[in-house]
Amino acid sequence: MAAPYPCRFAAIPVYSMAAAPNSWAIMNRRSFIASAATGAFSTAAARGAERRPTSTSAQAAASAGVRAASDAPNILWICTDQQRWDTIRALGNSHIRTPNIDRLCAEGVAFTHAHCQNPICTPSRASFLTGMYPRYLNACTNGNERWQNEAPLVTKTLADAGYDCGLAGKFHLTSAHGRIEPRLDDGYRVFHWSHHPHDSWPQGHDYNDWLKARGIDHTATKKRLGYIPTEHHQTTWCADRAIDFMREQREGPWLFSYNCFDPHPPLDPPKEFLDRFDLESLPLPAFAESDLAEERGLAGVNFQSKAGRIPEKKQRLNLAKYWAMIELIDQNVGRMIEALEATGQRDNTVIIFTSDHGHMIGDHGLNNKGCRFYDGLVRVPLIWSCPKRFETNLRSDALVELTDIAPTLLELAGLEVPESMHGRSLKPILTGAADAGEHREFVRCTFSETLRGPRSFGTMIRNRRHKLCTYHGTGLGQLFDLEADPNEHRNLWDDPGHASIKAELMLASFDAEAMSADVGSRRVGRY
Ligand SMILES: [Ca+2]
Repeated sequence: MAAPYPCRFAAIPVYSMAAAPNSWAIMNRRSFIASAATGAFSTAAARGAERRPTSTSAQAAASAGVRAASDAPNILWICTDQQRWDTIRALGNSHIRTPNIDRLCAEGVAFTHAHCQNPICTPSRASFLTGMYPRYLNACTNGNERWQNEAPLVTKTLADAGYDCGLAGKFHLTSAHGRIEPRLDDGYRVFHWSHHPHDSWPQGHDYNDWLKARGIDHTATKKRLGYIPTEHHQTTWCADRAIDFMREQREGPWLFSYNCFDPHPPLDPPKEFLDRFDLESLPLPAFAESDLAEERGLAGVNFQSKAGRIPEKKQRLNLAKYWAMIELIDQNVGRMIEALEATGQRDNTVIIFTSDHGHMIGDHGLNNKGCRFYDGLVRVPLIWSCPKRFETNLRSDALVELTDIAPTLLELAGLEVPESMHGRSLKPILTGAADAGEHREFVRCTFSETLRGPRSFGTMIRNRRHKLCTYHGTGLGQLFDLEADPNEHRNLWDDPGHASIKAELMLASFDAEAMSADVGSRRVGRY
């Protein structure tokens, strides 16, 4: 088993690349065999489930007055929007050019099996900013009226501990539709808000206000050219704001959230980036004829597109546009790394590269996102780089969640991780103190009436080999053997030969859901 689930865009097997240390494949094969040999997933599930005995409200109290450690690093947290996992050259996509993100992989730890906790913006972002699952935050939908303050944001906790925090781009913990998104107690001192680049607000949209101050009309430019030129693009503007922020004189550590809107549709990269692609040479999506029947069965379950055969020419153009947007992001990652180096801050800055969820872009005949849990939607990039502190050139195929980011940040800052967080710090893997192939027995993702359209509720649980997706209230579900069928074309939900693993995963999911509960305030007495 040279590569458990290689990127299908790889010209060569991902894990045979020189970047992967020799011990890696051996270690992970051993771990995999050991875990498979036990065959006791239901008991493992109980170990993996979370026990959360204290209230989230305890977090704020616990962190009051606590300062970050004197050696707490700066944090540049790059979070793109809707970028699926298989979009980075160093991690196996031989069609895309991402030299700067590749450099982060070479100078850091790349998690190849990172999963978001909801395939849609608001619940995913709410989850990774708190280290908790969306269903425990009362933050499950896009377009929600308000943030219910179920848990402090990690940026707020870090700000309270002495971090100077800034943001450029999207935030999206509450609705931005028809209004400027209300500020929360989020800890950011600098807040360059731009939910998306389009001119949707008369004022208060910082990116558009910046364009207007330079005499540029976003809508007219898009209409005339079909795209926004690189120098005026929101992806570039967000990096400009990050660079300005990191150049400020200050005492103490800082955190900057670089939250560009791309590669989210509409697929409108600057022409110079699209022109780099030879369309004829591009691969086609993961599609099998059986997908159409499968998706007909799921037609009543919420999704932003209806499955169908997408013409090959259109498909390749969509892919080129999507990847071109990522190449522009990569260019700006390079600009931010250079700025860190120029200001002497690279050694003391942790760079995170991730995204809030993926994008179907033709897989299974689907486009965009919704209540499904295919890898294209739920697996995202997650790279951590800080060569003076972390391992370099390390690929970890451990199952990890985006909930794991917040506790990692707290631990790196020398702060206590509250028991109410569902995430588990990745620091032991980052620093080489733990087996890079082991972190979680399983990962979880949910969908809870998240988008407009049919009310749908779904739950995914995935262990190293199998993925179970339940579409609640419909009797429908999916079970995939990711080792035998990495592109998820054969649904084994009704296969009698897989009834046992289906039952084990159901129980694991049930256990995990129950044992993640917030049981209320701290116990102060026996009764
Ligand atoms: Ca999003």
